[in-house]
Amino acid sequence: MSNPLYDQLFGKHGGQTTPFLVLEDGAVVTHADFLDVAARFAHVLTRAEMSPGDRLAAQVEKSSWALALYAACVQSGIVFLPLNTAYTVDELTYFIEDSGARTLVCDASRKGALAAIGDLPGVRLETLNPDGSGSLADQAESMPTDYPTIGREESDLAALLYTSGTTGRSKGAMLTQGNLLSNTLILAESWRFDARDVLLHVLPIFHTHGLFVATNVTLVAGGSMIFLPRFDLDQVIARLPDATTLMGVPTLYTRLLDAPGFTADLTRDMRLFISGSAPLLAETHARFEKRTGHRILERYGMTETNMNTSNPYDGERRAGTVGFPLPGVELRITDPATGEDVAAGNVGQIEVRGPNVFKGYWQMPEKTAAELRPNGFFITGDIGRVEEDGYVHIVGRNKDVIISGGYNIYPKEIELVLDEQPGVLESAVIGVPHADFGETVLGLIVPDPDVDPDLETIAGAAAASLARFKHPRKLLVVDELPRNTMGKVQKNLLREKYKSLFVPA
Ligand code: MCA
Ligand code: AMP
Repeated sequence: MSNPLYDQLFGKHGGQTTPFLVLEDGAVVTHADFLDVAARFAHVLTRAEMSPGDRLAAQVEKSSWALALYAACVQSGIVFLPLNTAYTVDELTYFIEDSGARTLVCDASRKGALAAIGDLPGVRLETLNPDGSGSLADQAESMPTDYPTIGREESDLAALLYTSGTTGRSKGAMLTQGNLLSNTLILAESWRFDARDVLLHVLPIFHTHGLFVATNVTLVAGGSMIFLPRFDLDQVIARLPDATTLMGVPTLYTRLLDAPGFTADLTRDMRLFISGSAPLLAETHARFEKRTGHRILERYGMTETNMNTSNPYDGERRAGTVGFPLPGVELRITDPATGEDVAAGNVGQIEVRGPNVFKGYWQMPEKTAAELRPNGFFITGDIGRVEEDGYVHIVGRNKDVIISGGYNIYPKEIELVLDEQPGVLESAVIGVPHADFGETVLGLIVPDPDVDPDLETIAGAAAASLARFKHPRKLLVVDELPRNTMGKVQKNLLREKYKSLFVPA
């Protein structure tokens, strides 16, 4: 039995001694070396009695080793569950308990903090550091470099990725081998990736963008990546001349444009700049073209669906739009109240269907039923319209989410923490425009009558339980929250009122 994802991503180029990763210090990892490490890791996991379908959670720094762990999971049929390195112990505990993960791999420096998770019944704690050391690597050292790849069906789960929810509880999006593979193949073809491509990889590898879009597309094409631990302006400027493609969130592009050292000369050998995860302002698109001569290709995706639409490689890359549905993806615009198609050109909610669309939320059938229709269309929660000539515009969101620097933040999760603090009657969390992150988090607090809330203590409580990127940039005390006749907080009014807090009006 074959393993379609492994065979296509890793199998084809596995024996090659050509570079796969060029690391920060210039060291090169070939395709063959990379797969040797993956096979050793797969042996360790199998000997630890992990079986196909079991979940492995990883909260590890970005490194070639971390990526090999992903490959090991694909090869051994284990479901890979990558976690943001910023998540706190509270957040992590939920993911491990909810997913029933049998193994958590973390950085050695986190082992003490995560000991309580390691004590949960049936959970093993292993360590993997960015230099390749740790308990996983220690066990891998004596393992063989070939591993009998476990057969998988396209409908089998390959990954579980948690996305936050409007109710505050994160949901595990179940992604199958077929979801990942179909999207990878379509993207590689649409964006003309081949073995000569060198992708400058500066995104985290715990999300769809950095892991599945950037990495899978490079792998299937047999290309290579300059694999940097994070986005660092100076390093990007230094490495761009050696690359052919870059994938980034809009913050990356605005930061590049704000750097005087970012010149057209550096981009001479680049063939493609891609943006996604958050809206790219038409102004950024225009500035980028003016500075470099390159037109950024914007695409649109979600954790639950991988990529849905893309601007064309050939043809007009239209600023302010996310292009056309990818081949095999159907996109419709519906009336949120009735679920019926709106008239052509009108605004409505975006729904998508195709082989890219996930299988549902892990052990949450009612949430799955609310968003994934029986006919296969997934209700994205994004609001958009389709132009006469087919270009898709995203004009807003029907879901209460803030996108900050490409990370999705659900206000409810923060409100639940704020509401618990002494002296807080209620709270509202909104996203407001921010020059660097696109949007940032603002917390509004209504105090208990006659109480002067201690904002520092409240901020401290949020910091203890929530990842740094979710912390409100500012907390403000207000007398009351505006409500409609149904009693619902009118966040649109709040967003309007505070829209100039971090950017000039
Ligand atoms: C860092 N901080 C942030 C963010 N990143 N706060 C809010 N939002 C953020 N995105 C915090 C830091 O902890 C730090 O806190 C302070 O803000 C300033 O950090 P700075 O050094 O400026 O940030 P950075 O480390 O340079 O990171 C910014 C970044 C990074 C490069 C934009 O956030 C990033 O790599 N974003 C990409 C996210 C991504 O890959 N999203 C794809 C999701 P302090 O000052 O206290 O230390 S997948 C997806 O959305 C779908 C599927 C799709 O379509 O792709
Ligand atoms: P996530 O839940 O982290 O997978 O983020 C998915 C969301 O990011 C989508 O539902 C959109 O709201 C947003 N998104 C992704 N790409 C784009 C884009 N090119 N333009 C606007 N929003 C985007």
